[in-house]
Amino acid sequence: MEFVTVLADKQVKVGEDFTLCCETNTGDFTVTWQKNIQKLYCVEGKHRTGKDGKTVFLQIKKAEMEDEGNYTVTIQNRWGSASCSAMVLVELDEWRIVQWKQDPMINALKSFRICSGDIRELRFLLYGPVGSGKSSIINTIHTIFEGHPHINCPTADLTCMSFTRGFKKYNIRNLPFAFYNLMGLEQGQSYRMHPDDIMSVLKGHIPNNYTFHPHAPIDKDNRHYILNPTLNDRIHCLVSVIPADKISLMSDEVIQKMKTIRAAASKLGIPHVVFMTRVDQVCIMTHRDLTKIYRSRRIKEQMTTCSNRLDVPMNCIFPVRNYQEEVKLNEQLNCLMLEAFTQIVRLADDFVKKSYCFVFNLF
Ligand SMILES: Nc1nc2c(ncn2[C@@H]2O[C@H](COP(=O)(O)OP(=O)(O)OP(=O)(O)O)[C@@H](O)[C@H]2O)c(=O)[nH]1
Ligand SMILES: [Mg+2]
Repeated sequence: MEFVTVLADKQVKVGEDFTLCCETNTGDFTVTWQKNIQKLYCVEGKHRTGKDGKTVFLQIKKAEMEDEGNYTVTIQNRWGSASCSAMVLVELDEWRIVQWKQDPMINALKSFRICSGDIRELRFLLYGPVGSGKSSIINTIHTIFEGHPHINCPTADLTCMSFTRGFKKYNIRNLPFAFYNLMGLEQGQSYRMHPDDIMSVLKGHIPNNYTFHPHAPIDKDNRHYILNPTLNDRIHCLVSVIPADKISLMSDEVIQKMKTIRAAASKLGIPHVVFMTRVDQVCIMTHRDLTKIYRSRRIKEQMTTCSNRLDVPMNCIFPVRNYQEEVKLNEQLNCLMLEAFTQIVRLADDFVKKSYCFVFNLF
């Protein structure tokens, strides 16, 4: 016995009724259904399974988040058995609206002026576990503004050693934005960068191209130490970078290191957000169509895990996708990143405004 047509993957909206069906070459068989490798328990009024001649079907009423999964049907008779499977994805009601047109956002950022004339550039510090996509974020933002694929910041294979070394500034074209990229946080006692150095970075004591010494944090006696940093030397927004596909696997130790850095930034009044990268690796619906990102149950789950583990509100978490080996630009990918980038620009600008008013007693 065999299938003439197999179950087809489905993408349904919350509240929709849908049917999975397939056709066999015989009418003499018994049927069992499984969901995610477990026997499907039919709920009255919700599921209806049946057989109509050579056709087998499963009807599900009013799709809910819980109905998402992999469904398998097995047919059996005394001559043998056969199975086939299909993936059902449930689209939630959109819970965050994205502007899927890049030009207005690009133009707004290109004509952006920092609120205080004395500040040359807004400075963002990216930090997070090894291989979380920090360098890729810088390359993606470069690519968007250059209008063609751009690799300025070397990226890594997924090994456990951070590829990024030292403290290096990346300017975004001729715009007033600069990224600093810290080497990835690793598990274990051995820091490749002393925690005190992170505090010095935030306060603006560390110059561009400085090489960290894990056992000797920079201090006043070091000739590279910026003794009296101005607002121009400081970090204006902290961005934690978390890979969506590894949030649950991150050790408590790395999470604790991240919380410590965030607490230090918060003490200095520096705003903080999370960029959740590699969204295409956790959700097939998002992988196929990025505009579905805020309809995806998987993305919402990962954002919730991220919010709980790092103790940050959901509205500070921005799922993004980076360019990897694509040669063609993708407007949807750009828009998602531009939304997140616009947010950090606003937050950094507010921070600069507040700090400037504070220094000059303008409140
Ligand atoms: N699929 C996918 N892969 C990504 C994404 N962002 C980054 N990557 C890949 O993840 C790997 C690590 O990215 P990097 O940007 O080097 O990460 P990093 O945080 O700079 O790493 P270190 O500097 O070593 O700490 C690379 O192979 C990237 O191509 C994404 O959004 N989706
Ligand atoms: Mg890197």
